[in-house]
Amino acid sequence: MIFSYVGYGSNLGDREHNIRWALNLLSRTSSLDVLRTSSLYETEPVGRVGDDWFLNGAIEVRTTLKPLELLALLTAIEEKVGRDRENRSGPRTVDLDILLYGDRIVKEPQLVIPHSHLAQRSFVLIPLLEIDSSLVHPVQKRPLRHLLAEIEQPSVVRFFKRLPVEETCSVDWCL
Ligand code: PH2
Ligand code: MG
Ligand code: MG
Repeated sequence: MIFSYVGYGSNLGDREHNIRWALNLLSRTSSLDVLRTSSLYETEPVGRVGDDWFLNGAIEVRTTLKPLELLALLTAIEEKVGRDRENRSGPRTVDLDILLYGDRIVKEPQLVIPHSHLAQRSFVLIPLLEIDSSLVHPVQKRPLRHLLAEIEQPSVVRFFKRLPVEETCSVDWCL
C-alpha cells in the first residue's frame, strides 16, 4: 500500500462536472481508495493551455497499483471523461497527474514522479498543502510549504468551493 497524491484540473466544458465524474470513476476502482480531497480552486491558466481559467484540486489516495499502472488508470479515466488525445497540451476536459507516490522517485519516459513542475506551481501546491501541510518534496527534501513561499510570481489561485470526499465518492454522481 502506498499513499499517493493526484492533481486534477479542467478548463473545458462543465469543469466541475468533469472533475466530479473523474473522481467518481477513481473512487469506484477496487485497487484504490480516495482518502482525502482538497477544496476546488479556480486558477489562472499557466502556459499554452488556452485562456480559460481552470478548476484545480488534489486528492490523497491509497493504492496497491504500481506507478505505471496508476498512470494507465488515470489516462483511461481522462479518455472516458472526454479528453482529446490529438491535442494533449491544449484546453482539457480533465487532466489527472500523479504528483507524489509515497516518497518514491520515478523517471520513466512516460512518467516522472514527483511531477516535474510540482515545485513551481501554486495551483498544485496550494491544494496539496490543504490536504497535508507537512508534505516534503522527495527530491529537493524540502517542505512543500517552503517551496510555495519561494515562488516569485505565483499565478492566481482562488478558493472556489469545498468538495467533500463523501460527495466525490457517491456512486450516483454523474452516472
Ligand atoms: N495544467 C497545465 C498547464 N497549465 N494551468 C492551470 N491553472 N491549471 C492546470 O491544471 C494547468 C495549467 C498542464 O497540465
Ligand atoms: Mg498537468
Ligand atoms: Mg497530465
